[in-house]
Amino acid sequence: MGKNLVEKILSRHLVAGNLVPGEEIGIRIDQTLTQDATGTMAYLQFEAMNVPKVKTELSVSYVDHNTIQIGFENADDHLYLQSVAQKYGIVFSRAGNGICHQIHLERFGKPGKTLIGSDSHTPTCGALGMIAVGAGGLDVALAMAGNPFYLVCPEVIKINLTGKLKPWVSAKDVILKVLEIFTTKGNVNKIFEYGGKGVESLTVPERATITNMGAECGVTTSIFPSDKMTRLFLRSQQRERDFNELTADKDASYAKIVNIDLSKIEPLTAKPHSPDNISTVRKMKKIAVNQVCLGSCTNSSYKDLVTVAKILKGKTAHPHVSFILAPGSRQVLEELSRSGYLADLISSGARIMESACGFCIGNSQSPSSAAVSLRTSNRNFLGRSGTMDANVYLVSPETAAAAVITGCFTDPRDLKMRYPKVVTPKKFSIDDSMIIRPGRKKTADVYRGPNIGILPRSPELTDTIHAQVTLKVGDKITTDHIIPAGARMKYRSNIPKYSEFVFENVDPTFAKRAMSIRQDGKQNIIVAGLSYGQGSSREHAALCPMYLGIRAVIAKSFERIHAANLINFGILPLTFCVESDYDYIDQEDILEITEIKRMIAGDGKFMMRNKTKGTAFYVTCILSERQKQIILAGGALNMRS
Ligand code: MIC
Ligand code: SF4
Repeated sequence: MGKNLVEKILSRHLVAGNLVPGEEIGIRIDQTLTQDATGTMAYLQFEAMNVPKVKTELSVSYVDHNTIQIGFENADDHLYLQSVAQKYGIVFSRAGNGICHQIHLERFGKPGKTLIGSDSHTPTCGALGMIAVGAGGLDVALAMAGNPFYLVCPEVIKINLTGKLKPWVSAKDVILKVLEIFTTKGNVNKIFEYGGKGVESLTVPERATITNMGAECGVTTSIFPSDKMTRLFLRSQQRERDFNELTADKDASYAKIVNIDLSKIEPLTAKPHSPDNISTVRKMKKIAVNQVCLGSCTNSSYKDLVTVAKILKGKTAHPHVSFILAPGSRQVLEELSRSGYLADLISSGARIMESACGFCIGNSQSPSSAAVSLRTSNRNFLGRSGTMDANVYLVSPETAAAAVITGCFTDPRDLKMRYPKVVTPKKFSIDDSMIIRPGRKKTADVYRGPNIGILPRSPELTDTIHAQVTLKVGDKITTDHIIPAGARMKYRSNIPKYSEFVFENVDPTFAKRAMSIRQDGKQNIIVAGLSYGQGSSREHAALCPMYLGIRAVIAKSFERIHAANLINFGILPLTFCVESDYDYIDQEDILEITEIKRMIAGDGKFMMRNKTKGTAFYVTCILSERQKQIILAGGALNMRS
């Protein structure tokens, strides 16, 4: 029996377990990436491991999230990261160089390699035929220290592409179609492997838009074969030497095959407030648009931005539309500038932002009250833009450009112009001068400004949890709900301060209530619905609740990265055995479980008593042997000291 692409790469990197879907496996990690917002914690954890140098083939530390620098905090964090990189043999990409995923794709990704990154959109590099997975900072730190990365061996779903995209339809519409089919729930421990004739017409940047937003479906990663297109891309980046062909065997098998005909896809949008709330653009026609944001790590390729420049040439943004452009990398921005397209964009009224996450994470360009904002980024969760009542729609660059001109939702096919033809340079001019490679010399000490807090340790596991339900929430709670980014993100390196904002946008009283319960020596529990912990990889969504005394989360289901983060910080992720038991718990009920250690070591099934209501129900905590040891130790860091 032949192998699919995923099996080929995983089997070459397997160091623990068997490649049987559902079983835990350990894989060797070739490359890691971090970004500044998750990186400071990851490196504090790495430092605590006392390893003199990183043990990976390549580890890169990017600065792209917190670049607004109001106050000293961000700048201090950047200096910490730069000095840590020098000391431990890590490549450092300076602020201004661009967004981690796009730079990693352009400058570092290699077909057939494994990559983990402390950012949920790490799968972007799956466009190059890598196994690229998002993880919590602690897991990335462990990989840098030479440990395997553990994951549930995923089921591989083949997405079989046929046909070709029609003019005015692009990669964003493909991934929105995938989101319509698979939604943001129920895809944990699965990988999307793209194949079929249709793949041949998609360039690497187009593939990257698709793999990037596979994260929104909650899959472990997404991957494309490494083929002619991959070679062309690597050649354009002047690193054809990194190319090797990698395709699935003809007789490979898959858990499921889903067919998508590219020629049937229409311009699509994800409506507020979830990336799977899909509609055709045509149906949205009359809605007035207040803001259009182009760029982010999802749609910032040269082709994307030049297409928009050509559509807008000679026109000015509609008077009611604020038009924002944040190019994903300095390389693309420089190329736009050299080729003159930047001038066209500027003259059409584009407000040019730094090559950084910016608007996407809500730390700049928040829209006006109740605004309609069209964005080419990947997430439209409630409040993520920084404006609680804004309505954010995810769209392709073509649809974004159409709205810039008309001031309302417009199917770009209705613009009555020819679809612009864009020729991507065969060779980009390569300038890696904003990438600092670690020197051989012994370097000065690590810089620690006042924003770098101490690393909180999780408390030991108690044998009984007797806790108040401090918060009951519904389905699809994202890590943006749990711990907001945006204006609060500058406290990422200071857990006591950042913890003040846990669940700020869901229940502003939560953090104070939980803290006072903890200070009374008592414990807290959170009760949640389906797909708890969607979205970002930020381990702060576990670390800060841990700091507030949360000892367990009971949910109908968990998303992969967040469940791993909870375990890493000693919080029990408990799943309802019968989902409807959720309905019989109220906020402020007192819940109790006993003999936790014996149950964890056993089959992980617990009886939970609701002391307030005098009832009982069952929950499970299915853990691998390795995870049991972590939970029993009260968290991964406790195991290493
Ligand atoms: C995001 O897109 O939500 C982020 C900000 O990039 C996060 C990482 C973070 O919270 O620092 C992610 O995707 O993991
Ligand atoms: Fe940055 Fe947005 Fe990409 Fe996250 S999704 S890495 S915030 S651009």
